[in-house]
Amino acid sequence: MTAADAPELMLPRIQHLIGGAMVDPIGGAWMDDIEPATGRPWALVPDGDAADVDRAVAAATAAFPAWSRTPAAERSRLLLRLADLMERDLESLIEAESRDAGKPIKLARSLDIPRSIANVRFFATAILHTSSELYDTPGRNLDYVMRRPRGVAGLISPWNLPLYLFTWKVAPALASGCTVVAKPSELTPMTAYLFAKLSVEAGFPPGVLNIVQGRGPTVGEAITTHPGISTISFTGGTATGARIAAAAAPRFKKLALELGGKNPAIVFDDADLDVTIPGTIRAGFENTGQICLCGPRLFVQERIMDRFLDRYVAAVRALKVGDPSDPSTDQGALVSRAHHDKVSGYVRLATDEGGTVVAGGRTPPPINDRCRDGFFLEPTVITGLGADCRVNQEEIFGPVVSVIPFRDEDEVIAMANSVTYGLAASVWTTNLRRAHQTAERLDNGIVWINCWLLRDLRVPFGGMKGSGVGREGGEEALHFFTEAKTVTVATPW
Ligand code: TXE
Repeated sequence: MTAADAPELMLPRIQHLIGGAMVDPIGGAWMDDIEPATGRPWALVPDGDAADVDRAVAAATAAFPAWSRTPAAERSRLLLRLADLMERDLESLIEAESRDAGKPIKLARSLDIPRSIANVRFFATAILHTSSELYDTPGRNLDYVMRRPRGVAGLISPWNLPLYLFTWKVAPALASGCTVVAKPSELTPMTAYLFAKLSVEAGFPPGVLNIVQGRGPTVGEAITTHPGISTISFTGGTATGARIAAAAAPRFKKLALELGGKNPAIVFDDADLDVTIPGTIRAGFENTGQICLCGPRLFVQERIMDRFLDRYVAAVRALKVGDPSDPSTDQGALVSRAHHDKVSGYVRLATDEGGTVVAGGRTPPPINDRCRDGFFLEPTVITGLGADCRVNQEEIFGPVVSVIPFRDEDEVIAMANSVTYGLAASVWTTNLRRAHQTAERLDNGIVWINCWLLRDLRVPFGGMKGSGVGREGGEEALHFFTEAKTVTVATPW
């Protein structure tokens, strides 16, 4: 039974965007959209299916020829108008993101929604400044490269940074001239719905952007297997990524996968602790540790371990776990009960594996009456575990940091690279040579030195090994959504 069976609750109903209109699911099925801080439904979301995806692909296919030929300046104008409308509705987007994901309102205000708007503006303007390659061998040949949008792009995004990661895909796809069938996570559908309505108001031609709501195994799988979709961009868990890659491979779809991480934060004994403590606290606990870029393996050089740990643990204990709607809250709720149970299970496993919980580790007492059934967990620090145990190898994706001592650079590089993931690392040192040398030796797609999550949208973004395939960001994203065609002219004169 869902809240759809209890009309007296009068919950708002989220809809799909298909062919320029906001529509209900063809199959008439709805799911609860649960507010993580309360554990109760606050909206109903379509439990869409393959029929909705078919309709969306038909609309996107029909819209593609005209959209792909629309001049970049016009695509840019529409995207910039959409960004302006997002800015107009800033407060409602911030509130919706905070409620839907259980994230502190101050984080939705400082990170999620501003970055979502920046994503749209960035790609809207990037397409006004592209160039193409030309190779000239005088007396023999002249080659030039044309890039054309690939067609209908299928975009699937997760729940941790809902609108931020959704727009990170939608904006470059639309800017490049692709039409889109996109699916946000069924756990956090609200801001994509609000975004859908704003795109209609902005005046995009019908069918250019389609948003189908629903679960992964139904709507997600229908997108990844649909013969009308040639290009898939996915962000989510590594197991789901593997499933999508298997489905896409025999159909020769172009694929970008941004998957999980088990990132190292490496603190050398010459680090400036006034920068490093707040930086590694953010890396460990921002968004309650639910960011694929977080650094839950905190390697600290032995000589400063005691001094570092005292300050670090005090800073963790000072983080306020609270109602996400309270502007002073640092740590909100985890996204779902199932995820809360998964993360708590890893805290128990840490003790079984011989670790010591030196901060947090429990579900806190009720914060207030509204939040008594929310999915909260204290920010947790664990010590005493070797780098190769499960807690230090598997992605936990919650507010749990394991502190591991190291002797020297060789040892920490070996431990840092010992996982199956390779997304992002942070290195904390005042020694310039050590910083660059460590960055070179780490198996990670992104290395931050004396900072974390400091993002320039122009740079390639993505991971190595089990963290994914391909890169997003800047030119990489525009190349991903376009097909290169090389034209060779014989020039024998
Ligand atoms: O993500 P899923 P889950 C990690 C994190 C987390 C784990 C599982 O460790 O605990 O993954 O999270 C859609 N075909 N990350 O299960 O399932 C789904 O509907 C097509 C890391 O919640 O990967 C949603 O829209 N699509 C991560 C999206 O995939 C499918 C962010 C992501 O959900 C599908 C989130 C299918 N068969 C979790 N099954 C990151 N990299 O930032 C599901 N989906």
